[in-house]
Amino acid sequence: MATLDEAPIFNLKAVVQETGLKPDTLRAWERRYGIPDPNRTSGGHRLYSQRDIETLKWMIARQNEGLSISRAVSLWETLLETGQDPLDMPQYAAASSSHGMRVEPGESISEHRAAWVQTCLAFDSQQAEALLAQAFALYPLEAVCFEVLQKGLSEIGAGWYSGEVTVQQEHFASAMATRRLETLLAATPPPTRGGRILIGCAPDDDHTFSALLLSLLLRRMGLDVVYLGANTPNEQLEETVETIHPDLVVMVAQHLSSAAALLEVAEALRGVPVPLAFGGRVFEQIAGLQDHIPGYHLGPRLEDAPAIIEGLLGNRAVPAAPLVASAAYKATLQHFEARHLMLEARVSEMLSTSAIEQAHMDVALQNFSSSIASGLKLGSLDLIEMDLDWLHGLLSNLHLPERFLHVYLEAYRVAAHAVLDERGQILLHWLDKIGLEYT
Ligand code: B12
Repeated sequence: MATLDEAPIFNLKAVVQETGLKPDTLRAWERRYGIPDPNRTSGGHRLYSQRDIETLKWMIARQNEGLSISRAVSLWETLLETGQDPLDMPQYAAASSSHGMRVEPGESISEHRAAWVQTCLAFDSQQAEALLAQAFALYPLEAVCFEVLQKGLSEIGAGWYSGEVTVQQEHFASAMATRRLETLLAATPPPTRGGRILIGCAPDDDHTFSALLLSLLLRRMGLDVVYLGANTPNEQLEETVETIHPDLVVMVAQHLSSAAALLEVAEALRGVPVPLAFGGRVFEQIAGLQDHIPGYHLGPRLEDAPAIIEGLLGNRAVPAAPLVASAAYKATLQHFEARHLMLEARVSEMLSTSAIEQAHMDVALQNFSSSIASGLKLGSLDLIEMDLDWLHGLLSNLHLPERFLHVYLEAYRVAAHAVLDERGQILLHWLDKIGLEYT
């Protein structure tokens, strides 16, 4: 048996603070299931033991794994009947804060986040998982998803951008966060109401976290969500939609080229009468980008997207017509797509004797050409400028040669003038302009 202190010393307020449960819930569990069964002071006030608190946390952890409270209580009782102490069982240990790392009562959720980020940066799976389990036991699920996981990943992303966090640390944390969301998603009960939503990441987008979190939030509202995961291809999308019959398709895009790919998604969905909604960080970063995408923009905050989606299901106003690429832009795109490989080869050749490493060059070439193609598809090369500012910041944070971007843009400009003809005028003018800005 666990040697947890059974002395009745904690009042109701302390238990509320430690477990995150509301006083009404505590009393209801006691009334219905006799768990916990606190002592009383002479004045009739409840007094709980450390073991009572751990028992409550055990119940909360089982709920977070998808059990109803009555099933959690039956599991608890069955284990006790078979002579086992649930609080001593390793398979349940991570969720019970008497084991592993503790955040002291009264510490805020942001302290949980800070601790989770630190344990991830140290690649400490056990501690990081234990902290998450503890956070889920103490706070409402949505609060942990946003305040610990989402903000934690954002902080780690900012660290990567400024060169303080490695790609490996970022992968470790995002893998843990998405794993947790997948488990929670799998444990959601069946839908309780009408409304089916198909959610995926836009083509060329591997950032699954927000799509997963949105799926979880909507499932918890009782909606039926079919989640498709990363990088949803356009091929056979129409057939898939015809099979699934969703009321809404939601695509999430986190960078410019996947946002541009939404144009093709909208095109692929033309034959089916299902509206498209979209969102993602890139729409915050690049002002006005959403005006180029056909469909409903779900706003800048993931927290607000479920309510917006709910509104769309109930009352669907026709979305504003998107800004579309002019014929001249379309012709430039076609010309650029036919010649970009030639152009890139020329840039590589021009810079082969520079200090720029080949690996950096390849990444830069691929990203820049894909941004140009995206800007052309979307009908405005100005959209790329914010992406370039981002690249500029990244380079200086990584202490790459200061003039890298200028040298690179100049080579690209000269190569473009050599490789493209008058059909590329729009792009050539833009490269001349941008070259001057980054001099
Ligand atoms: C984890 C991560 C990855 C992981 C994703 C793992 C996974 N399974 O999800 C991996 C390693 C795959 C990855 C890859 C890349 N990534 Co990345 N990644 C991130 C990171 C750190 C977190 C992303 C995340 O899920 N955040 C959680 C979300 C929910 O938080 P948030 O963005 O702060 O969200 C707020 C708003 O943006 C908004 N919001 C976000 N999503 C949505 C969705 C909807 C519907 C709505 C309405 C609102 C909304 O609401 C939130 C708060 O209210 C971000 C940094 C960051 N700050 O996000 C970079 C980031 C998104 N990645 C970035 C980049 C550049 C890349 C790569 C191109 C890197 C590379 N060179 O390989 C590749 C692209 C791969 C691809 N083809 O998609 C850049 C994008 C910038 C840009 N302009 O392009 C970012 C911003 C990093 C940075 N600071 O520069 N990445």
